[in-house]
Amino acid sequence: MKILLISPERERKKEEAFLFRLGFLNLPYVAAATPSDCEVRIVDEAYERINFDEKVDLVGITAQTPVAPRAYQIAEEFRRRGVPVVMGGVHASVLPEEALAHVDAVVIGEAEATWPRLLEDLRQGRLQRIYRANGWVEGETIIPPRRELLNHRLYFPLKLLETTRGCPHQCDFCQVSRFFGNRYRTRPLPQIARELDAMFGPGPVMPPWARQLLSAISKDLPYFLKRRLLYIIDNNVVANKQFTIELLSLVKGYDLLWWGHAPVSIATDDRLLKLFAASGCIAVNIGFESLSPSNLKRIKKGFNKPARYSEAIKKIHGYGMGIMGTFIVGLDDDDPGVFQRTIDFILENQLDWALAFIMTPYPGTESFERLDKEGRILHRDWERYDSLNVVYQPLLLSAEELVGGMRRIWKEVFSVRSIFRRIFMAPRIHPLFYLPMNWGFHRLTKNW
Ligand code: B12
Ligand code: SF4
Repeated sequence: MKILLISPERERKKEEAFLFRLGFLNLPYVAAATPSDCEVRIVDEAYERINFDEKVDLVGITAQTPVAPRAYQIAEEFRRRGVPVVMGGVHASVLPEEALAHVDAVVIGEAEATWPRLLEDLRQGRLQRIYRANGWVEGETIIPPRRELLNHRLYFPLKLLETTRGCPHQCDFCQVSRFFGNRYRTRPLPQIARELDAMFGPGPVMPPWARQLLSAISKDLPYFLKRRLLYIIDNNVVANKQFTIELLSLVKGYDLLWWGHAPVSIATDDRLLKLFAASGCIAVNIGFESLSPSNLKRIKKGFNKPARYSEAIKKIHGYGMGIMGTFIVGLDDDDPGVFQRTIDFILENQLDWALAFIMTPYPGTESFERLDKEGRILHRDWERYDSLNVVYQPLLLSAEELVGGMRRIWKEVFSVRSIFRRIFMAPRIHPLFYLPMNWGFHRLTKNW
């Protein structure tokens, strides 16, 4: 059987497309769960053309909410040519009935649990409309993703790895705990080690003399030249401390640079911070979300304590690690002053990179249900559910103020002056990593 897996893309400006060249693991995971007698190809529409006349037996499409309308168009093109289409991923999982108006079958939840059964049904000519995962896939049963099916020349020279699934928290705007569950599942370390082996081989990076020479220019240069950069995509790398400690010790052995997501509370644990730094962590991605405690409480992220943010940032910087911070604007407590307060916070604390997104109640989240009940959902134009547009009625701001204010934050954070102050002045953390990242956003916001 010939299967074509597609990651759809909306029309994007060239500067925007640059920012998402991270690659992805979802379709490589689906490919890994496919029986070996099937031939699988992956197309990333962001950078590759879809050939609708390709002779295939099945098309599988993934979609996050903003690309769902495009996914439906693609599905219809293939179905017109008599090719059955299956959709999976977050959006179809929360709105299967909507998706079924455009595709033959929907996979709800993790592919590992249902995809082989679906393929068998297709072979037997009894494809069902809905395939629902029964519970969560255990860490041990996750088959390593088939990364070799991606065209690596299309992406930044970094590798993606997933070591856990789920998150113990239940923030009301986030789809993770509903989709992946709040039971935190860890993958077996020997399996992770095999993936790291395949991606990086064992260390060391290069002969000591060459390393010394290059390190004189920048201590990160050898890692960039040897492409030893890893993004751990887990939602929360520290939810099971014992596992994290073992994972860090494993990663350390590969002599690479990595970054991943953790809650701000990581700063209270010096032992963990020390291990993070020793394992090659160059950035902790932290969802600060808001500087207002009442906002945080309302979105069920009251465990974030804004009064301790600055101290936490200093602590993490003190271990030589940078911080990628994300914020949400447009929450119920946010008045027109929120934009300047966020800018001041980011600049004063020298966050190494930071973005503020417009509060977006994605379908299937608790926040969507709450705002819908309150009659505040403005539309269901999924393409604009991308955290850059206003999709619900804020309380203390107009939609125009919100878009304008969010853009002002980006423009100020990525102005030349701000980049210089945040990246090149003390504590001066990994400038080789943060400068290109900040510069990409500078170029994007210059066109706004
Ligand atoms: C890495 C990441 C990214 C990366 C890569 C995205 C990608 N395509 O994977 C980048 C940076 C590009 C990104 C961008 C965005 N992201 Co993002 N991202 C993530 C993150 C942290 C991990 C994704 C991942 O790989 N998960 C692990 C894999 C295994 O899970 P999965 O993708 O769901 O795939 C499994 C199943 O869904 C299923 N499946 C998926 N596709 C298919 C297809 C078929 C045919 C089948 C059978 C099964 C199947 O099988 C897979 C294996 O079990 C998730 C959070 C999370 N934990 O998922 C957020 C998440 C997916 N992102 C989210 C959002 C909001 C965005 C943005 C809109 C944010 C923004 N403003 O820029 C953009 C949208 C980009 C776009 N396409 O337009 C939301 C999704 C909300 C929604 N309803 O769509 C999530 C859930 C985070 C959250 N807090 O809610 N993201
Ligand atoms: S801590 Fe992060 S991943 Fe977990 S539910 Fe909250 S926002 Fe989502």
